[in-house]
Amino acid sequence: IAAQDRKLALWNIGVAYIAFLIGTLCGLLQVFIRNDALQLPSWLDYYQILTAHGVLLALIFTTYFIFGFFITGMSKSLGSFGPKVRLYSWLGFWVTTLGTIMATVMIVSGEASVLYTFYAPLKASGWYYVGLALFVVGTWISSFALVGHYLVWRKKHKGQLSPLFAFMTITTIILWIIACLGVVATVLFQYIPWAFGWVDTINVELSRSLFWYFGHPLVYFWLLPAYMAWYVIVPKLISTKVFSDSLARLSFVLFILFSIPVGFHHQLTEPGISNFWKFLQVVLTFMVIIPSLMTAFSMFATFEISGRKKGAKGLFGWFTKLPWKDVRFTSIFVAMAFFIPGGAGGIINASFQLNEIVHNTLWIVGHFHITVGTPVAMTFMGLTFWLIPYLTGRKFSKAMQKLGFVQIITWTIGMLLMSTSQHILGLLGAPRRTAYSNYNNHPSALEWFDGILTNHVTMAIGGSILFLSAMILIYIVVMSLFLSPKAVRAEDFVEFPMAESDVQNTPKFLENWWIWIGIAFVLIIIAYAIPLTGMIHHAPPGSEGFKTW
Ligand code: HAS
Repeated sequence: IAAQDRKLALWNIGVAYIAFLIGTLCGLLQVFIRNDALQLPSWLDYYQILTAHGVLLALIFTTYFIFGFFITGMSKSLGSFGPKVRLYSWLGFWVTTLGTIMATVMIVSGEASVLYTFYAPLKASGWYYVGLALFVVGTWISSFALVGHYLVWRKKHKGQLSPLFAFMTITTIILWIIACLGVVATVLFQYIPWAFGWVDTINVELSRSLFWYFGHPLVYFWLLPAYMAWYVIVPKLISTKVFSDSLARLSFVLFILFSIPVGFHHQLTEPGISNFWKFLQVVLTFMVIIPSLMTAFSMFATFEISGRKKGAKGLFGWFTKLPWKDVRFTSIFVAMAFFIPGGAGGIINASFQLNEIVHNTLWIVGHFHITVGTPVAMTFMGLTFWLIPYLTGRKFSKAMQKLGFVQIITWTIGMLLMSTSQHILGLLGAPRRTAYSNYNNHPSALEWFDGILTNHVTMAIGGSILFLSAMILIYIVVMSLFLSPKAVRAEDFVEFPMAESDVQNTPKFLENWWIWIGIAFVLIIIAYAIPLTGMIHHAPPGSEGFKTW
């Protein structure tokens, strides 16, 4: 791809890894504080570090990495960017970065210890919300730049389906833009006026609902780029094609439809929403599981086809034919394997009654470490191994490949230890988002932490192994960015592994975006219009019910 597009992608990936470095350090501090092994200086507290950890890893690292990946793949599959697309992509990058810096400064200075789910009644400095708003606007500018690039391509290729990578990028961007409408509304019209003191009260239930309207599809904004790697990159790494182009496109389109009208499954214990609407959104949540099951089916089919081509026999013979020595593949395979319990945990969370047991416990923390923290993060790691060398034109040596294995093995062990103990502790009742010192008033609560897997030492060992793994990754990133020798011989150049996808049998309507955006809005209106109107009507800002906040 063109040198200017490489630069754009590299800046995005560079910021992603700066956030990753600081975010993982905060994670390490956290497990030690919980273990009571660390006393923080007076200007730092548990919630400040917890907020930095969540925001830097879950929001900043992911978003920048995703845009770096999109820019590279869109330039590769649709051709180099034109000057306008490039200009808007840079503008988007800088606005996002300005927002990131503002929000991070507020967190570090202790003015925004409101956690990454920053909803009311917790309140931060108004500048934190301004930073978040800029962050979202910046991503929209970058998104529209990519959409513009796609539209130019479509104009030139009338009647053709776009390459799978581009189709999936546009799906993810549509999902992101519709999802952000909720958070933009609440930040602009509720949080900013409230935090700057222009109004005295905030409608808490409405703000939480608008937050979760955004918060749930946010997790698919992280997941879909990982799925893109599974659908488009993995088949190439195992020497085969995409299993079914239409299945892949349909599963992505289903995410546009079902990932948004489901936010109430994060609010099943909140009293301000009637059971009918909660139940409706629980049913829609079960619909959004379907495209993930389709993805699992498609992956197994891809592995089997590749294995059979290489002579595999029997039901599971294909397993032995996978390229286990290729760290780009193995990391993603392990990431997928983690999503089996990760997804099952999600189904448990979404089950109305079972949610009563796990909500607001450490179980949820375990859940998201084996969804975003491993399937997504480890897929991004698997991409990093070739993406940065591809963009810088540097070598990815055998020694680095070995180091890559050490990195993913340590990440796997660390996550297994940490997330298993978090799940078990959660079932025993240990709350999330609670500083360890708060338990001291309730000595019997400490009995939770007496088990072999459930003691805080296990969690701290897991956390330390993870930090070690993160530092190895940072070393690989720095080497690939600046220090590894430049590739000279043709065989030293790292390629972008993009698999072929047959479109002959793919129905054209799958790329008619208006159908999907239209149905998505109908579902959103069905799921949200009446309950949100009720929240506004029954508890307007300033009413008695909300003065207490
Ligand atoms: Fe979740 C809470 C429900 C998926 C992230 N989730 C969270 C939070 C985060 C998060 C961050 O209904 C916490 C938010 C907070 O701070 O309060 N989640 C679900 C459901 C799914 C789901 C139904 N979550 C995700 C993904 C995330 C993520 C993906 C990040 C990327 N989640 C919930 C609910 C809550 C929740 C409730 C609120 C709980 C509460 O009370 O607070 C589904 O999308 C999951 C479907 C997935 C599957 C798995 C398919 C498996 C595949 C792998 C195939 C493997 C292969 C490898 C091929 C059904 C595709 C083979 C290998 C071998 C070794 C055999």
